[in-house]
Amino acid sequence: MIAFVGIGANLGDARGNVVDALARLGAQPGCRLAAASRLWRTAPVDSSGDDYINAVAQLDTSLDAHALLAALQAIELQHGRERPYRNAPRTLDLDLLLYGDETITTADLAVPHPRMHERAFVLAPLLEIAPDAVIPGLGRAAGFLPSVAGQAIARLD
Ligand code: A4P
Ligand code: MG
Repeated sequence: MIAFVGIGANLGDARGNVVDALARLGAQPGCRLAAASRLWRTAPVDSSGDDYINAVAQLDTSLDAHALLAALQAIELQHGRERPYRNAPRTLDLDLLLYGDETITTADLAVPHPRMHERAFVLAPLLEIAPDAVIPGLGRAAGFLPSVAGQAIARLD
């Protein structure tokens, strides 16, 4: 299965945390890192603190969606992620954006990620590695770019 994972950090060594997360994703049993976007510096959306560093990874995985979510949460914990309140600044946030063309709605997992189409920090790195990505139920991810054009993001080299 092809899965896309959104990576975000805005506490501590945010850039280092994102780079390390990419390596850890590729090292998960049952996962291969098929592609990684560049790093993007993005202004916080519905959140506070420093600018975020964001990226998107494409995984080739034999894990089912819930097992993949558990793997993402284990990596977050390895980075000392704390959850004092919703959308708090974070050392590392890993979101399962897309899992093949599946739509999943369970108590602990919503795929596609319900807010991904409203966020330039997700769409820009996703489209870098998957220009034809489709968000199940919504259509082509590229179609949402114009509506997020006002959000400040910049690609790092
Ligand atoms: N959960 C449900 N669906 C998913 C999914 N598809 N992927 C559940 C991952 N988790 C999912 O997540 C809370 C619960 O969501 C999890 O226990 C899981 O069972 P969390 O990571 O603890 O909480 P959170 O990060 O505060 O919420 P969430 O939903 O990740 O927040 P958002 O909406 O993703 O926003 N601004 C910039 N510039 N860059 C960012 O990366 N990130 C956020 C987080 C806000 N603003 C940002 C950025
Ligand atoms: Mg999250």
